[in-house]
Amino acid sequence: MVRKIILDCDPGHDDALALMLAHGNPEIELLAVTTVGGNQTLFKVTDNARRIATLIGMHDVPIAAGCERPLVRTLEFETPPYGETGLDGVILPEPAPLVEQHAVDLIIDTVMSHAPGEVTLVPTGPLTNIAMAVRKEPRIVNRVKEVVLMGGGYHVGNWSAVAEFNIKIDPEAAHIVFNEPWEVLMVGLDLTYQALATDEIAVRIQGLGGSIASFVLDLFKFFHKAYQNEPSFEYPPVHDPCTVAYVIDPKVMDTVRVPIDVELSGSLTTGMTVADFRAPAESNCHTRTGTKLDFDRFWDLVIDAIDRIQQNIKKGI
Ligand SMILES: [Ca+2]
Repeated sequence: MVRKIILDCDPGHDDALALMLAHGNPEIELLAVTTVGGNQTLFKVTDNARRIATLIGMHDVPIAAGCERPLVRTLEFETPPYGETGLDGVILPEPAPLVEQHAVDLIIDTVMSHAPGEVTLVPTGPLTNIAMAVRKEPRIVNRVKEVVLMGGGYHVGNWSAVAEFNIKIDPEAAHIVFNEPWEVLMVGLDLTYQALATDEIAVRIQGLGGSIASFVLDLFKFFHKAYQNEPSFEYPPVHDPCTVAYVIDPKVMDTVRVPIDVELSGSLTTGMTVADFRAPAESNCHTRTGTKLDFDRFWDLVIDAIDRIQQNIKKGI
């Protein structure tokens, strides 16, 4: 069964891996790639997405730029999480074409032109575009199969003590997305901190040979540098591809149904995804969180996708 997805991203090193997994896995049909200001400015993340598209031979997927800033807040950070380019440490080819349509409209048109339950939204950046799309065309709520998002967490944060970057950057947008009555799977830090780029995985990727494998190893080097001052991590985690992996094979992670809401007014806790585990979730609860990753299953999918992309480029597909 082919799974149709829209990847809404802000590349970003781990967004690059998510794009590769979506493009390289034969069970995913990537309907559109949309970009949102997040890890870096909209221009930079869009440019990165377009260059990754060229690199991996993704010629027939529309790429559209979306919102350049959060709904209410401003997009600013002292140190951009992925460096000045948003994708520091790698060399990329010329950018693939961009469609003129705004990402929010492309999301709406794509969802509305498919049958209900056919399209899964996979956001791996701030949720601004998704929130705008749902406000502009509320009927997408009943048409989307599920929103599988990277963001949040139920124990720890990385952009504050309790908030994760994607949610903290645009908490109002996240609040909208978590409160619409569609299925939402939160692939948060508790889950993605298990997706570690270990030496053993790097050796397996190196074993593939080829330019895409070597690009991924450059991403790994950046991850290592980014996490070198975090003593709790022996190896760096890769966040975003966990979402795509779940869409391909739900067995890649355990999930728990639990009410989740987003804190908007806390002086210390703005952007926290508050998951209420006190009692079994009501039957109408529409939110879940990922809890445990099947490490081997996850990396097998990623490595297989890298291999397929390289084979397809060789064959000129
Ligand atoms: Ca991202």
